[in-house]
Amino acid sequence: MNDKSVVESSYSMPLVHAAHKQLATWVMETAALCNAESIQWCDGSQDEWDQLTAKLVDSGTFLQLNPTLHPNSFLARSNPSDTARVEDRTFICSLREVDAGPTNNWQSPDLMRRKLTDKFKDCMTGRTMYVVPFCMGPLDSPLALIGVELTDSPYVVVNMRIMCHMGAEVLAKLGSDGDFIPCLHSVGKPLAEGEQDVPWPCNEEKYIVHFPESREVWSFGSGYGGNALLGKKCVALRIASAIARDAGWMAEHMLIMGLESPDGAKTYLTAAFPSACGKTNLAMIVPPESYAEKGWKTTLVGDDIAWLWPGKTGKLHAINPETGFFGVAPGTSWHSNTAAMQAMAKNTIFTNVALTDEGGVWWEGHSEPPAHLIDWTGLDWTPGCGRLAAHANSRFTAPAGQCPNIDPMWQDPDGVPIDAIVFGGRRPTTMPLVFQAFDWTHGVFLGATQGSETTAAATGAVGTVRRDPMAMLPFCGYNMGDYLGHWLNMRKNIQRLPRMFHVNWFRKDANGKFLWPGFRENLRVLEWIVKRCQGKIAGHETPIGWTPDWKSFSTEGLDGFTKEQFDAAMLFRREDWLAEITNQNDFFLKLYHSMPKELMCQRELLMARMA
Ligand code: OXD
Ligand code: MN
Repeated sequence: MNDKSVVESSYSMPLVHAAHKQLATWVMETAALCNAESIQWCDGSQDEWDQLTAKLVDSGTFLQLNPTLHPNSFLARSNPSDTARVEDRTFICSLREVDAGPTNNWQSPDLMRRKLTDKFKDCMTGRTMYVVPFCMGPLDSPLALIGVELTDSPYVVVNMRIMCHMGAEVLAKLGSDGDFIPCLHSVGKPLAEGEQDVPWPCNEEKYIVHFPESREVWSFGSGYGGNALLGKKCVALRIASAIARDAGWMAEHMLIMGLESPDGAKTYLTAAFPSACGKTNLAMIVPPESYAEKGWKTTLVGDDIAWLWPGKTGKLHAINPETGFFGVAPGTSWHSNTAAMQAMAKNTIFTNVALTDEGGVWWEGHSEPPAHLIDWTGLDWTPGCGRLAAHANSRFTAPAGQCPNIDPMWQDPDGVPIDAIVFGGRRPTTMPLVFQAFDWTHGVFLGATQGSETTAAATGAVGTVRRDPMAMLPFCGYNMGDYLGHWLNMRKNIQRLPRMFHVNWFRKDANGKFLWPGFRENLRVLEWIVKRCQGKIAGHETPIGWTPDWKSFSTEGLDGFTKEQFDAAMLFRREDWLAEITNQNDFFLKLYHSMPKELMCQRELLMARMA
């Protein structure tokens, strides 16, 4: 320890803090290393939220929104250099490089620890270090994971309070000897004596570092989202995926939703999509009027992450380890996602969106642009000025419990039983609207090879496909090939396997026009999925899987949607699929050393079925 006196905050529970020796020692040693001015143990209370949000308003990090429009809500504007996750600065520091695999950045843990210890030395000078005990998952779930984040960012603390169980209840659960995942975070901007702080402190040099074997996270230099709210991508995906592999469960980048059909039967599904495929919109989908009238209901369990394990029904069960949404704002509107708009009506933190003259928020795709705004950088904005008003990755942090159709079981420690797993991507060509895998192994192959097309040739041929296995490319805490092997192995432990599907809302015609209306109409695809799971309708066998035909797919009430359009959205063309198989080469080569043989075999079987 250095000679700086480490002061505990006023009303916290000194005895409880001292009770967990390992935690207390780590906190004191870290505060000394970072030269924190004081320590504040966070209890997650409303008083603490009020104190921290007031402090953030004082320091200029937060602007309080008009309380009539958005009660208890705030706007933060980040430094323009700190607006997104930094994948090239994200490291998996396993002991052996091969265990991080070819899709992750790797560095030796010893070397990285030395480098980071140097970075963290004195990095909290002039700042308070907050101790944030948090729990991913309902506290009493068999899968719940406790972590403690030490951070010098009050912005992180208030976001964490929305995103997960946090504070005194978690500390109580930890007791005097509970296991926790140590997560150290600093914005990396020490304050010299008398130096005025900036609204968004951060450091040009960033490190988001995971030690999967010792289950630790160290994050330096960024205050934004997944780089800083360490419970989310770092713990609930990267570290959890490594824990899940060892313990026989799965940590997945998936939404979880429920569908109630008119007969009252409830079907839960999970879905994994690469970025920019409308995952949040699907998670919160509201049935179109004709469906609502018939008695269809949708519920939301989670919009981003699912932890899955073989549960007591013999099915896979899923919990959402989070309690909030950290959703992308642009494109979210009363038309595209009414549930999200309701969820963010109050108690919400907006980051990098535009401010209206009435003290409300706006972003591209929200509504008609107002005549004047303050943009996300704090400058005046008028329509046609040539700049985006909100950053493309601007966000809302909102409590999931405020979502109007939150599922009654969303906090059930035993999770919800899963009947279907859905994969997909943004594919202007090749991929039909929906098809079903023949079995689990084929489904894993579909998930492993899913991706989004970045440039599609005008001819309709496959463009450049960025493969994103199970949408886990940036989030898998170990070797991607071993991860796919873990998926295959899980089959042995699940008595009642879910059905697996691939969907594509984004197929286009030769003129670049979408072949499927999307948005709420996607419920029609979900209806087919549900009925397949319930064994109520037959599928049509094709070389790529089971598909719906015009008669078994409901288009009732979908004005003007013809059989020809349906056939075009569902079209299977042998030449496209041969190109698709060839296009998968790079992906298979990249993972060659660890790719499970079963998946290579699936590719050959697909080729054989094409012949
Ligand atoms: C997210 C992401 O922010 O997947 O959820 O990038
Ligand atoms: Mn995500």
